[in-house]
Amino acid sequence: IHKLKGKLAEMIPVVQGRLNTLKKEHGDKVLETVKVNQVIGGMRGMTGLVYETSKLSATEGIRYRGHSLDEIMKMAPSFVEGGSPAPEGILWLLLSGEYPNKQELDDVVIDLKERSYIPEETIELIRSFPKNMHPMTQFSMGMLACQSMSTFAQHYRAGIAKNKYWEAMFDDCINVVAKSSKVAALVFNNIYHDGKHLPEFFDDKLDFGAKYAHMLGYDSEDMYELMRLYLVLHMDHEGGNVSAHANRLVGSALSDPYLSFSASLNGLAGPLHGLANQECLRWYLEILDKYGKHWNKDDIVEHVHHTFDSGRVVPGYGHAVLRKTDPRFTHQLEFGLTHFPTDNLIQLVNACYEVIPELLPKIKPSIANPYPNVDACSGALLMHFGLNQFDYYTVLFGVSRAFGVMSSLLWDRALGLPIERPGSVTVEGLLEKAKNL
Ligand code: CMX
Repeated sequence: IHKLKGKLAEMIPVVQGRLNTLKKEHGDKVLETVKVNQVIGGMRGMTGLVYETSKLSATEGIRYRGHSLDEIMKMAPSFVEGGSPAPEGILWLLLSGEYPNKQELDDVVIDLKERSYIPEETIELIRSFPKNMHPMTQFSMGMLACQSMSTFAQHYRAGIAKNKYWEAMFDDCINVVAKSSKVAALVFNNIYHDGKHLPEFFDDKLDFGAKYAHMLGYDSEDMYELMRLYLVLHMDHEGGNVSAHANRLVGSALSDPYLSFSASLNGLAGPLHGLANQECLRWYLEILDKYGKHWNKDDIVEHVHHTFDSGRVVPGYGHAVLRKTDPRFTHQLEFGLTHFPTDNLIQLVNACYEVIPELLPKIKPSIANPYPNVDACSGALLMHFGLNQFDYYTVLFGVSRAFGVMSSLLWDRALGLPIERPGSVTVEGLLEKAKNL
């Protein structure tokens, strides 16, 4: 991982130079106009952030450092030939824009393992959390409790120079990723297994994804592969989504990466963001409950109508930005159809995909995107392995998100991005301004 840091030390001045040119030569140009509705409507569609690690295309989905998920599935290094990309390799990609070679990948695997240490008092703290406290609350608090280990906070107190921020932050960012799965597994055991100790590491060669699955009690090759895929697909979704933006905002005050990541998790815990996946699984299970294992496509149509009639949305379908099937959905469905094609729930997900995109616009012509999003499949895959603790699903998402938001936070400091401080306006003030336009 020292090699990665060295690579970044070479890259950063180049990008800093570009940013300076941008500011000097184009800083006063008008980029776009802002509508009153955008000010009221959560700044939708308003370009307001520089974000290096990923960019969302309405038609192709997310690109990590310019690489589409389709390409990443084919080109990124993996532990199983032709299998899921290695999350450690995508961490390298998000930070540096390149895939690591075999030796570099192996180094990251070892490094993440070495950095995963959690102090005994933090383990005891997590064990003391009430069992009925939401897993995301426990996860966020557990990560926050690790904050006393922040090297950035120590260096800052010691008076580090501004151009050295990113170097001081590098260790924290990698450490947050490394520790996230262990804290997440401790939370799992605290809630669902009465605080039992994490399993011994029978195989210390396990990579990050396999080790996380192992700590949750799952030890098949298929589950290892699913975990790697899940981690890779949920890492990053450009800068404006709630978890990425919360991380950026808090970090812009020079709060250290533990503080920023905990804030990111608090945003991810909201039902309009990370919680949607469990809603989606519930919806599929309603169909199985109602029609049994021998459901057919007419049953799906009926249940979609019933969902609309009861004033609900069809979870897992639609998106604020995407206008095509989310490739994160496609790759998850492909995984299910390849590894367990006869699974009833996976067949149901597939049948819904054949029925719903045509049906939704007939029922609601104003729907901008009738295609499935990332949440339409993940729950069904986890259920196949018996991971049926729905409330825990967002924690998995959070572990994955650590890779993306920590990579972007490092770049925030590397580029010297300032504290965020957008202007605000009262309703009356906006009305006055608008009348005079
Ligand atoms: N089922 C029923 N109606 C839907 C719908 C769905 N899946 N998706 C959109 N609509 C409705 C909207 O509620 C809206 O109705 P009103 O005009 O009556 O308010 C209309 O269609 C137009 O909405 P839109 O412009 O297509 O979508 P938005 O950008 O407003 O909302 C989203 C996007 C994701 C909130 C919405 O599609 C939705 O609620 N989907 C279901 C929940 C879900 O899967 N969420 C996970 C999103 C994953 C992610 O963000 O990554």
